[in-house]
Amino acid sequence: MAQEKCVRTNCRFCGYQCGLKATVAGGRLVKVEPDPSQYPGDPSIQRGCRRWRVAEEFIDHPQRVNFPLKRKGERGSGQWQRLSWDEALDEIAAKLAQLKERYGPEMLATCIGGPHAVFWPLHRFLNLFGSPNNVGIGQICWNPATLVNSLTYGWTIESELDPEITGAALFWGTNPAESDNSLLWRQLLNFSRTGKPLIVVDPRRTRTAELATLWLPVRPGTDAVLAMGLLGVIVAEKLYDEVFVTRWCNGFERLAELTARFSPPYVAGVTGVPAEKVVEAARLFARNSPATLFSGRGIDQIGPNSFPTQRALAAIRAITGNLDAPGASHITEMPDFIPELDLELSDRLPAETRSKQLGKLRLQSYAGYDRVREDTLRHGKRLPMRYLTSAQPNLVWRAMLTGEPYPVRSLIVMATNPLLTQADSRLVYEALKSLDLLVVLELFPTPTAMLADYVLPSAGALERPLLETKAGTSNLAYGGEKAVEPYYERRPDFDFWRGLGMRLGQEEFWPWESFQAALADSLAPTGWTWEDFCRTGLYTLPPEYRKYERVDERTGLPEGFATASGKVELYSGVLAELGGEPLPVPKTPAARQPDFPLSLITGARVQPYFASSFRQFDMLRAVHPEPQAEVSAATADRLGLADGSAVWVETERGRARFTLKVATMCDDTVSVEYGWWYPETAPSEPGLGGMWVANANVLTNADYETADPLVGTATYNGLPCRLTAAE
Ligand SMILES: Nc1nc2c(c(=O)[nH]1)N[C@H]1C(S)=C(S)[C@@H](COP(=O)(O)OP(=O)(O)OC[C@H]3O[C@@H](n4cnc5c(=O)[nH]c(N)nc54)[C@H](O)[C@@H]3O)O[C@H]1N2
Ligand SMILES: Nc1nc2c(c(=O)[nH]1)N[C@H]1C(S)=C(S)[C@@H](COP(=O)(O)OP(=O)(O)OC[C@H]3O[C@@H](n4cnc5c(=O)[nH]c(N)nc54)[C@H](O)[C@@H]3O)O[C@H]1N2
Ligand code: SF4
Ligand SMILES: [Mo]
Repeated sequence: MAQEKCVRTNCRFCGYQCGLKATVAGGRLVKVEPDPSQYPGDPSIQRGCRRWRVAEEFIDHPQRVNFPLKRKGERGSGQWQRLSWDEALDEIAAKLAQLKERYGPEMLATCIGGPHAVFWPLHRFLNLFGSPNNVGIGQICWNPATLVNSLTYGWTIESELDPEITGAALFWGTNPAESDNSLLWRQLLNFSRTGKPLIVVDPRRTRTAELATLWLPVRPGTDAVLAMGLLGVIVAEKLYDEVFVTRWCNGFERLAELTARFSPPYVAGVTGVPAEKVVEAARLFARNSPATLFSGRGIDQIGPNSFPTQRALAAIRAITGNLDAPGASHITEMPDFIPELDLELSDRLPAETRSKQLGKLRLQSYAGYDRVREDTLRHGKRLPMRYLTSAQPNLVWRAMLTGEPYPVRSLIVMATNPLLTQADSRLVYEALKSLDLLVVLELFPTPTAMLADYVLPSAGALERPLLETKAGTSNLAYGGEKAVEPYYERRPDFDFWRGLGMRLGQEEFWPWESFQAALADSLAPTGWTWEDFCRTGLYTLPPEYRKYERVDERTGLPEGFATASGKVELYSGVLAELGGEPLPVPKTPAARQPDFPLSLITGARVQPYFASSFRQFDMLRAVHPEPQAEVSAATADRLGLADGSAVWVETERGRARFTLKVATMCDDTVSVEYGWWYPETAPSEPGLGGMWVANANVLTNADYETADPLVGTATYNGLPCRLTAAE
């Protein structure tokens, strides 16, 4: 028997990367156990999580992609032939060179998703190749808050929740009970036991809302009005921090004047939240400093109202004195290690190429990025560029189909399953089918991979080292060692990008022979070796607070904020300059349509899944076997639909089938899960792993014309829909 050894490694089945102890024998994983001596350090966290428990099955699951594959026969026919990595890379490089010659480098797009992997090698390759067309999910995840906070405060922030210090907590459009179930959820449980005010804004009475002392059941998509209502109470009742506002806020009077329009009765009429609850929420938050505010996808997915909502929340935090204050939030620092921006090599992309980015968005564009950076540079801070300048996905799909404004002929997909997770699955499907070259780097044969010309086997959790850096927006890196060498012919995604780069004239930019060597190099400025880092799996410094008051030795003046005015920009001249609203002005939501009288939420998270992942595991499917559509009892009654019955959910774009679940939530609202497909069904056309059955994104769209003109945010929550019995 091979000798067993114990390796300290990490889980990566969600963004956390909790510490694991792996038992390894003869290069094979035998067993994993939680390792609470590593981040996040609390044994109760992993006790509550189911996903790490499938690690042993995950690493050698019968469906894993183990060898490079090339399509045989028709696209989507499910027939593949094996080839070597070198053959695959040679063929892909040759095809890319040929397409580039014919159409120009912008004919290549890439597609990435959530925080599953390290993405800078992809960006580096694409920048050097010369295409601005990366498709991300940022416009509905991360970018709205990152851009708002950078514009308003001069940089991004971390919200804090410390049961001992925090006086009140406001959770807005986020449900850590399902989406986190880890460190933050633990902190929230502990906080709720103190009996201090906990306010939750969510159309559904989630398990997070169950803990709340005050639940505000807001109608989907009306949050900007609600947030302005809270600001109105805080202003009218003078509950704000006058010293901070006077010294450190720009445009308070103009904001105050605007809030007068949002009286509690008016807000109640628009949002469905009773007027007295609007008042109570504002008082609880403002009178119990330090008060913390967390926001989530609930408000990052409400189209043109996401941005003003985030702006109003940023104002609430600031004027109540809860910015850069212990127990509330802190403005993060540039990393001591090499930031993602420099690893991406984004600054090398020529102006002419930048101008070809699809989507002339005002902020999520090179021009918008440059304008924000002009100010953050006052504190030497530079945001990562690629994700914040991603192309508007809808325009990329359309360019594939129409050749307008220029042809996009090939796509490389890494660590995402766009047929399930990008809006408008039908459009994405048509677009992918039309390509000359589709390459997918994957662990599993997803519906997206089923349509590929080449599928490359990626090394996943436990098979590759990890270094998560929040895209270089804070001085925090966590991760650690792989447990085993990749099984079969799997390789870290880094090897793919390097391999392609080496074949396409990028030799001098890929000096590292391995992923780990590249990661180690990026840590070098900290003075830590890779081994130093792996000892704790964490590099960070304790946060400092009220940094705006720190005196700059050169000028003898306080540092202030890295914004145009040096203050918190309640009124943003920069936004006005970019053609946006300088104040948080709510947009009128799309009118209800007679044929689609209900309001749809797509994608509220459920344990134990993560987006479209983990449907392959019987142990997890047993916990949550069916995709559900939730409605209130009154709505179910009115429609004559019974709990547990099959229903069609329909929008102007398509329909999908779910099991009805009666839940406590706003009336006339439907909430469906997202990411559902059936890996046990045939991995080929026409079913493509059951992706057309209960796919929430058959219902959504991200049409450029109706998306937010600043960030490109589409409406995933608050969509007009109808609900009918399915036979
Ligand atoms: N309707 C609706 N749509 C949504 C959302 C919603 O709320 N509603 N949420 C959106 C949000 S916020 C996000 S972030 C996205 C998430 O969407 P995606 O990022 O597409 O997430 P997954 O569906 O989990 O797909 C990740 C894929 O990456 C593979 N993978 C995991 N690790 C690696 C790796 O190291 N390398 C490679 N090459 N592959 C790997 C997994 O096998 C899996 O198939 O969905 C978005 N789409
Ligand atoms: N289990 C699991 N965990 C995950 C993921 C997963 O797919 N599965 N995805 C990960 C990713 S990529 C992300 S970005 C995070 C997201 O994490 P969260 O932001 O916490 O996302 P959700 O859990 O979907 O919570 C969003 C909440 O917003 C509510 N909501 C819907 N519409 C509205 C609205 O109009 N206004 C308000 N105020 N609320 C609304 C929904 O009812 C839902 O409860 O989760 C991560 N964690
Ligand atoms: S919370 Fe669970 S899934 Fe996420 S990293 Fe930790 S153990 Fe893995
Ligand atoms: Mo996300």
